[in-house]
Amino acid sequence: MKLTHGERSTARRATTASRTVKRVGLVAALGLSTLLMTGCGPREALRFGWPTGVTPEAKAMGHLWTWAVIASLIVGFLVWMAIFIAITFHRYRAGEDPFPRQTAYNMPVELVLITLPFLAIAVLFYFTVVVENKVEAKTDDPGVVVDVTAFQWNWKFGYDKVRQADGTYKSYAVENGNPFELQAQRNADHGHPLPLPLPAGGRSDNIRDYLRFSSIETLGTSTEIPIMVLPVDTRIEFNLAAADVVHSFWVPEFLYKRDVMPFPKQNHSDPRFQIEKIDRKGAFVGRCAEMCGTYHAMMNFEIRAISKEDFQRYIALRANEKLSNAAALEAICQQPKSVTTVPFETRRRTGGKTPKHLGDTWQTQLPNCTPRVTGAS
Ligand SMILES: [Cu+2]
Repeated sequence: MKLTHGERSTARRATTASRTVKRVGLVAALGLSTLLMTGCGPREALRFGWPTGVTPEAKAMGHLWTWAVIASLIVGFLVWMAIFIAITFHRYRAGEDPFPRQTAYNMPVELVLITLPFLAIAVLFYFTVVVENKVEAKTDDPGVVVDVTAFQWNWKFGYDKVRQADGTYKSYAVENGNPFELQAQRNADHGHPLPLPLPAGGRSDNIRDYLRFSSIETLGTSTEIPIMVLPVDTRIEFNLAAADVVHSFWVPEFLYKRDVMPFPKQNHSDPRFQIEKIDRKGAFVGRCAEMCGTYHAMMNFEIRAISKEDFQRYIALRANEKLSNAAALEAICQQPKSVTTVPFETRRRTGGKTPKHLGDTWQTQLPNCTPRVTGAS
């Protein structure tokens, strides 16, 4: 059959289009099978890589993320389709005008192209503010108020006040604590001032009145990870303060971190934040997320979420029997030590004592030593 020029061109266009549709179908099938073969459930897939959180705030952020990605995918799909239509159906063909029809200064088109992106931004902004307000919300009746004191390079946790089983609050706050008693003691012992720089730039500790102290405190050391014990299903307030430089309180499972500032008032920062609840029991690692010096990376802690009843027992044990954190945890049948991270021995000492001479770093072979033969007793 003899085709005229016009017929041949239409036929070619139809073949190209159907070939492209086949390719798109193949890509879609590949994508779907990848999703299925990697064992991703629909919920997992819809999280789009967002980690699972243990607080309602973290879940709200997760939903915002999911919908933002879906909205972006819709916009992306429209853009990809526009590109696809342009490159498939509007190709240059021999004999046609090489310069396509121009639509500049087309008022309706330009208005639509300006309004749509602004509308998308406005919708995203609205939902971001809604979620942000939820995350930053604070009430006057949190079940537990904990003081978090960050210092180079560990943490101190104290219980400011705790709501008892009968609904009343019990305060464990201690007024007029002095964070630098140890330094003051050393100063007196030697009878002369310590060389500068002193902690916090050598400022008087009188002005560090923002630091909080409690009769129930857990102090992190180079041999013990500080564990902050908290009840599940309870609103918790964190009151952050740094004794020296800027740190950051970060619990990955809260999907939230907040800078821990020294002198929060002078630094115009709100040191308090709340979480609505921790929705499951367990241990969650916490870290310092602000580069704060040499051992910044070792400033780890643990959040231990336990039942409300166990928490009341734990607080009573610590308040009445003056048990240490580990002993109180053990007494309520909890792992006394951190299960999420290990302490970092900053003094690199062994057996609790620092030997005067650790050994020759150039000659590590022991003198007068006979190597033991494998199998010999
Ligand atoms: Cu730090």
